[in-house]
Amino acid sequence: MAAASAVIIDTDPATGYRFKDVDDGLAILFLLALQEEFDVLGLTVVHGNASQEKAFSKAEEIVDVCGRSDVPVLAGAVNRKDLGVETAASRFLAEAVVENPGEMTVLALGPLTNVATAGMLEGSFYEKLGRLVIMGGSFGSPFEFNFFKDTEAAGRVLAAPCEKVLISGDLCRQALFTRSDLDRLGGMDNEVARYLAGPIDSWLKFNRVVPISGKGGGFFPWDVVAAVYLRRPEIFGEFEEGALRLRRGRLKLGVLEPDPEGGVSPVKAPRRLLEPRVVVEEFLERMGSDHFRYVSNISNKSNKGQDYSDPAKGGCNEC
Ligand SMILES: [Ca+2]
Repeated sequence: MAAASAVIIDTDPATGYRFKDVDDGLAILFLLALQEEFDVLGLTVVHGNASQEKAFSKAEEIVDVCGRSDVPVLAGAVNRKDLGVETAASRFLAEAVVENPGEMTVLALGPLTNVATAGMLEGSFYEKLGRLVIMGGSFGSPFEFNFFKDTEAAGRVLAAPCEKVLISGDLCRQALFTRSDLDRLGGMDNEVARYLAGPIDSWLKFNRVVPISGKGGGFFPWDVVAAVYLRRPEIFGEFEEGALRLRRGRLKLGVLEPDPEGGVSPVKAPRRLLEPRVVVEEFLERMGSDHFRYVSNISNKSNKGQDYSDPAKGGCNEC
């Protein structure tokens, strides 16, 4: 069997916080359930769906819940003003990439402040990065949360000299997590699936009332789409390749446009999911596998996992 590929997940998890998107937690647990294929070296936490403090706490909870407290969780940027400020997360990213040239995949699931800062800390970061897969940016809709939250970092990373795959908001809207998917998850015989079921139920209910994601029929599983790309790139079709930049001026809300001056650093951007259902099916298949069946760390974490007390607004890719 081929060696598992090394991955660092840069993430802003808020799974289970009130009115917050659940997608980071699903993506993290999906990859942790694929331990034979992906060696998750760490979670670097960035501001975004929740405050840095709450996202960090949630990331620790997620690795604990699935029995993977061995995966380090590193605190990163508190907001976009931390671009260029060294944190445990940006230092971890920089060192891991430089010490393993060409080997490391970084899966960026939040605003790009940590990743861009790693590139500022270490001049050879992009050159030595094996692969960068980013959930962010929009081609069609007028807003995308991750790039909007730190446009300067996004611009720096888009122009960086490394292989980049961009999983845009438009692409992620082609996948849908529905209530029948939740029913399947809730019926699984493992506590990690049950840990996710409560937050997903709340997020589905919220999106029925305020259809900001999925138009009431479910929700768009943004970060899960990006995580599934690592395993099933063949279901992503119609790639466009070219230099991109964020649109300037009043409409710079995470919207992309071609960069006529940026030819040295093309971005690979799949524009269509050839098999949209495969995204959620892949996730459900892994959650239902034996991988988490015997994990039973949930009991002392369940209250924290169902913490809906965060009153802060916002925190999904369309709100
Ligand atoms: Ca995210």
